[in-house]
Amino acid sequence: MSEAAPPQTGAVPQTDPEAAFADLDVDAPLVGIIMGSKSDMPEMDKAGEVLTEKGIHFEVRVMSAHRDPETVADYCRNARMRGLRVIIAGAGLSAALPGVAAAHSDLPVIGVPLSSRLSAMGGLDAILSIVQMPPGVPVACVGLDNARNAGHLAARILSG
Ligand code: RP5
Repeated sequence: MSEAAPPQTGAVPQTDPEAAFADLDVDAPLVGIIMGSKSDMPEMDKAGEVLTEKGIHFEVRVMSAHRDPETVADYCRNARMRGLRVIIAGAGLSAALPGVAAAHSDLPVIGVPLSSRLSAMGGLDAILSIVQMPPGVPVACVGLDNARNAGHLAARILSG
């Protein structure tokens, strides 16, 4: 005859803390840096440099709101679920990328207006494209070609 199971004591099972946290990816990126073209990379790298200095993990992707609209939509819709907490989006000319990111995600979006060889009025085209968002779809905008400030602002958002 088999022994009866011991009575339940109501004690909370002890878990191994290391095992409990084994599934958490501490290196998962918190900031997504996206940009409309590879040609934006030299400036946008500076946002990453600031985040690196501050020990904040980030990822970098090139995707254009106009040339790769489905990619941008998918990336931004999945951003929060993937663990991202801030999106930094840089673009020049008719700089739709930050606004489109904010349309597809409720994460804070920081826009970086960039100048390029085709810029109108020295980059004012990109500034206005990023700043002039309709009510309810906010994008924070740093200065022209000032991706470093986007990195600093992302860090402040994450520390808040
Ligand atoms: C924008 O057009 C990009 O963000 C870039 O700043 C500008 C020029 O892009 P490329 O022609 O260099 O790819 O969409």
